[in-house]
Amino acid sequence: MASVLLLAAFLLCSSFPVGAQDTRTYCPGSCLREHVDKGCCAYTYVVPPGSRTGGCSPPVQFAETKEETGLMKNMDRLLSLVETLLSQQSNLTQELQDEKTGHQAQIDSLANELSEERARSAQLERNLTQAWLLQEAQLSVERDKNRELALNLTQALTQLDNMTSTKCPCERQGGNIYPTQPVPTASDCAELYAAGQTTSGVYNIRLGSSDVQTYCDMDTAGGGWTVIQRRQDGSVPFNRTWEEYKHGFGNKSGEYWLGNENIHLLTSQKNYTLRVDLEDWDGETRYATYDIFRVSGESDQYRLHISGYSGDAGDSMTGSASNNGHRFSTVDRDNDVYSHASCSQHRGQAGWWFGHCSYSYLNGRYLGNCGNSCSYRQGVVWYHWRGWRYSLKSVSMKIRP
Ligand SMILES: *[C@@H]1O[C@H](CO)[C@@H](O)[C@H](O)[C@H]1NC(C)=O
Ligand SMILES: *[C@@H]1O[C@H](CO)[C@@H](O)[C@H](O)[C@H]1NC(C)=O
Ligand SMILES: *[C@@H]1O[C@H](CO)[C@@H](O)[C@H](O)[C@H]1NC(C)=O
Ligand SMILES: *[C@@H]1O[C@H](CO)[C@@H](O)[C@H](O)[C@H]1NC(C)=O
Ligand SMILES: *[C@@H]1O[C@H](CO)[C@@H](O)[C@H](O)[C@H]1NC(C)=O
Ligand SMILES: *[C@@H]1O[C@H](CO)[C@@H](O)[C@H](O)[C@H]1NC(C)=O
Ligand SMILES: *[C@@H]1O[C@H](CO)[C@@H](O)[C@H](O)[C@H]1NC(C)=O
Ligand SMILES: [Ca+2]
Repeated sequence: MASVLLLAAFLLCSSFPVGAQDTRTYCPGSCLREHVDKGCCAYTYVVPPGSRTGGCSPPVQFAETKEETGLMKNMDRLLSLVETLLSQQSNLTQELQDEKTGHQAQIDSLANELSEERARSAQLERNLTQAWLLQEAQLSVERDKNRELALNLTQALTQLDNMTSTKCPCERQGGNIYPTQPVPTASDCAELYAAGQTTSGVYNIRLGSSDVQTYCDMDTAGGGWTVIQRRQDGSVPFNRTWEEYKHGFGNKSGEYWLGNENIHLLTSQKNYTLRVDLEDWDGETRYATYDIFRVSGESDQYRLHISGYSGDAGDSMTGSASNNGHRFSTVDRDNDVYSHASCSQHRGQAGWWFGHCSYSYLNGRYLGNCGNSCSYRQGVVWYHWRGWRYSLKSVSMKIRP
């Protein structure tokens, strides 16, 4: 309250200059000199006790004059103004307080939101990770499916190949129309088999720099056999020249000779086993396998390297009169060691690895079902099973690493 009064006094002093009409008498002790000097008069003054009787009389006319009443009114206004100001200040303080509280609430709510946001993004990250893992799994399944589909597709193509190569009416002798597998990188039927081609049929294999067609036996004894020779109906004559045996002849879906050059290339890339399958006219079958089978190049007259017999047909290739180590002979080229004549010319005009002639004539003449009375050593002969005078119904020679 004291500060309010002082403030009021100050405001009064600065707003009411003392003019000529100010004729009041001031007690020297109560009027502040410096205020008077500045042209204003202090509103407050102190009446010392007992001074009423002294030389300084109280300004009895003080409250009576109009001027004094105006001052009092001004004073009231001022007080009211001050109160208003104070109230405003208080309101302001309250507002500030409220605002602060509001801010705090806002901050709290923001912090809440932030932590919720964090939780959400953590959840999102977990969800994304989960989704990614799920996609990976699905992708892997897709891949497996695609692989299976590719396998199915090649199998279907093989079947299609079989159908078209055996039934296509447009196929003619020498026409060479054989749809083959789009897998040109395999070097033999065993690789094709390993790549999922498990259906027997005609395939392309890569020998040196060229593709060669061959029949693949994917069924016998585990499959993967590259067939180098086949007889089954006598539709293809085997009394052929050196050049024909060199390059091969016949029908890959039926009877054929793969060719000495191809056989040489084949057996030069890996170690091969030879399997000979035989069938007589009673439908009985026998087989012979040789662990080692290799054919030299033409500079060595396609010499044969063969050993390691097993099977149930009997050994007509490496026993007595063995074919091992002998060069190839044809009706027009005598490379045998029989000095009196040409084994090929005398024994069915076959191309074969004759030494002192032979116990096997798988390329002999196809004599058909003449029982045990076929021309002596002229037919398709495997001596150790059916003897010299029996010409077999079907034979095939196939190799596998
Ligand atoms: C202060 O606040 C009170 C209540 O909110 C209100 O009645 C009053 O008029 C305010 N005073 C001023 C000067 O704003
Ligand atoms: C996470 O996944 C669950 C259900 O899988 C779903 O309810 C939630 O909304 C997902 N959260 C985000 C952030 O995607
Ligand atoms: C592949 O063939 C098998 C049997 O024919 C079949 O069950 C499977 O669904 C085929 N897969 C695809 C991918 O087509
Ligand atoms: C060709 O298909 C026939 C039946 O359609 C089947 O008997 C024969 O074994 C098949 N041959 C090959 C090589 O797949
Ligand atoms: C193959 O035999 C046939 C019939 O006996 C004959 O006409 C042909 O000249 C022979 N070919 C060779 C190369 O001896
Ligand atoms: C090839 O041999 C198969 C099976 O013996 C036969 O069906 C086909 O007609 C032959 N093709 C040719 C061109 O001789
Ligand atoms: C073939 O076999 C012989 C031994 O008989 C071996 O020394 C050689 O490494 C084999 N070659 C291949 C290509 O496996
Ligand atoms: Ca000779």
